[in-house]
Amino acid sequence: MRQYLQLCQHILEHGNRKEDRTGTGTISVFGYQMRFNLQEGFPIVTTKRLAFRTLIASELLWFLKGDTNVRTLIAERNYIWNEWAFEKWVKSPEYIGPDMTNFGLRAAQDEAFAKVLDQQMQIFNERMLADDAFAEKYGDLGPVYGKQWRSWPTSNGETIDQIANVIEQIKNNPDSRRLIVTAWNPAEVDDMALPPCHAFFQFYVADGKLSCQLYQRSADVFLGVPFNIASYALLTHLIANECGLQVGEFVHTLGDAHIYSNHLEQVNEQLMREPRALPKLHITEGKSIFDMTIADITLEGYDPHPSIKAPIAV
Ligand code: DHF
Ligand code: TMP
Repeated sequence: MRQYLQLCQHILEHGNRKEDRTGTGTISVFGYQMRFNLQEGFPIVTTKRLAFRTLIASELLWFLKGDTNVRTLIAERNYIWNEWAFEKWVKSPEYIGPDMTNFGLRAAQDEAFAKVLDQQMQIFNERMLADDAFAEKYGDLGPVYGKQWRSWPTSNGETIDQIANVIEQIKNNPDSRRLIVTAWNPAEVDDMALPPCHAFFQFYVADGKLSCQLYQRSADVFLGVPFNIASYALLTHLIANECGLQVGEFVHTLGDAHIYSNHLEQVNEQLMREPRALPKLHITEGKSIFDMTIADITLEGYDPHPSIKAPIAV
C-alpha cells in the first residue's frame, strides 16, 4: 500500500489550495492513477485500522442488493452514510430539535456542538430502526449507487440491472470492451443525497484474470479512498468468483483527489508509519454474488497500525 502513501505525499507536494462545497478547504490535484495487483494480497490500508467487514463489506453488499436506505446499514451498526440521511431530516419541516444548520462543519470546530449533534444522531438512529414510515421517508438517500447498479430506469419505464448484465457479459463475452457499470445518471443526479463519487467502472478479462478500473470523480484521500480501494478490490473478487476467473488488477483513477485541511495531521501521522504485509481475502467459493452475506467474507492476516480519527466533511 505504498502507492496510497505516495498519493498522499504527491498531494502534499503538488496540490492546489482549493475551497470546496463543504466549506472545509482542501489541497487537491486533478487526475491520478494507482494500480493494485490483487494477486499480491488484498489492498487494504495497513497504516491505520479499517473496519473491513462491518463497514466496507457491509456497504458493498448493500449496494449489490440495490438498497438505498440507510436503515439497513444502521441495523448492522454501520453509520457511514448517516450524515446524508440526517441532513434531509434536519432540513425538513418535521424536525423541531436544536438548530442543525451546517452541522458537519460546526461539529468539526465546536466540541459542545458535536455533543448536541451526537445526541440528535442517536435519536435519529433509534427512530430509524423503530419507525417504518420515518425510515422510509428519511432513510432513503435517493437513486444512489444501489438503484443505478441494479435498476437504472429507462425512458420506457423499464429498468436495467447493470450488475447482472455485466456478469453475463463477462461470462459469455469476456473480450468485450463494453463491460461497464455507471452510477452517474445525469437525469437523477439532482435527486441523490450525494452525487456518485465512485461513478463509473469497467472490467477487463485476459489470461483467465478479471481486472477492474474505477473512475472516481472526487476523492477524499484520508477517509473515503481507503474504503473505496478495499470496496472495489472486494467487488472484483466477488465478480471473479461468480465468473470462475482469477483476480487481476484493480486500477483506481481519481479526478479531484483532495486532502481536507482538517486531515493534514492525520495524513502526516500515517506517513510516519511503516506499511505492513497485506492480508488475504477469503470468500465462499461457488456461492452466487447475490446470495453473499458478511459471513461469506473474511480477511486473514490483517494486522494494521491503530485507527486514526478524523471529522468527515458533509
Ligand atoms: N463525504 C466525504 N467528505 N468524504 C467521504 O469519504 C465520504 N464518504 C462517503 C459519503 N460521504 C463522504 C461514504 N463512505 C467514512 C468512510 C467512508 C464513507 C463514509 C464515512 C468514515 O467516516 N470513516 C471513518 C470511520 C467511521 C466509523 O468508524 O464509523 C474512518 O475513520 O475511516
Ligand atoms: P462532492 O460531491 O462535493 O465531491 O463531495 C463528496 C465528498 O465525498 C468528496 O470529498 C469525496 C468524498 N467521497 C469519497 O472520497 N468516496 C466516496 O465513496 C464517497 C461517497 C465520497
